[in-house]
Amino acid sequence: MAQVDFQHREIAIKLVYYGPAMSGKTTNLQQIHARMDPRRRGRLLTLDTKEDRTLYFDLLPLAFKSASGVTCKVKLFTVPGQVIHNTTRKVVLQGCDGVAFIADSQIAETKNNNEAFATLKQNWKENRLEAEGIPIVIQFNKRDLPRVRSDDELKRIASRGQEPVFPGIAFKGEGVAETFLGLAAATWESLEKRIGLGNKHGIPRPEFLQSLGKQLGADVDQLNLKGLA
Ligand SMILES: Nc1nc2c(ncn2[C@@H]2O[C@H](COP(=O)(O)OP(=O)(O)O)[C@@H](O)[C@H]2O)c(=O)[nH]1
Ligand SMILES: [Mg+2]
Repeated sequence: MAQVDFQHREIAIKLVYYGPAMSGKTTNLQQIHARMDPRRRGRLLTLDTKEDRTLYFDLLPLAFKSASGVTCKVKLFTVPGQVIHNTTRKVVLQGCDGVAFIADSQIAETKNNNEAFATLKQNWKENRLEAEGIPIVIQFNKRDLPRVRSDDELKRIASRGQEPVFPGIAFKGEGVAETFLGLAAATWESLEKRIGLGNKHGIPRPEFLQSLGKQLGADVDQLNLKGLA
């Protein structure tokens, strides 16, 4: 649940990048970090092993001050993908306000994606995120590789499920801003219902999205934040 600090006029929102090992979660955060102004951006904290697999998690903080004077902090986390780290995943998911599920588009990874999605749904229920109406968006990453699921299949997945679906080539930065800002848009809607982010806390939707987009050098009005449909 977004943390509201009335005394310091501050709101902290937590977004989590979830998915199987090696799907590109850390890469998404690296690309966001790379697009931010080096003079103003926060540190990207990565705690990983030598095999370039996340052991604990990554953390990237973003922040902006709204015209209403409220400071809005958005913290991006990744979870470790390997099956054995479910306890860590549960802890990282606690109190989160939105999730980007990063799937690997390769056909050979379908089972790993499905297993990771099943654990997300399970952890989702246990952490009461489902009951809270916390949004999920999906990125199908690694669209550059051969033997990936087709564009038509992604469209079918998008039309069947409730979650917006974004194609991505994360290591080239493609789809990274759309996924992040699509998640931000869905999270704003959910936080408006839960705590009145715009109405009560003075962070209206356009300002929220434009402020975050600006940090990535992206113009939200030019981006498709709804994904494939
Ligand atoms: N071919 C390809 N490789 C990618 C893409 N995105 C990330 N990778 C690579 O996939 C590997 C795992 O990425 P990483 O972000 O560490 O995965 P994580 O375990 O989900 O955090 C790295 O070698 C990345 O460079 C992509 O879009 N296409
Ligand atoms: Mg990682």
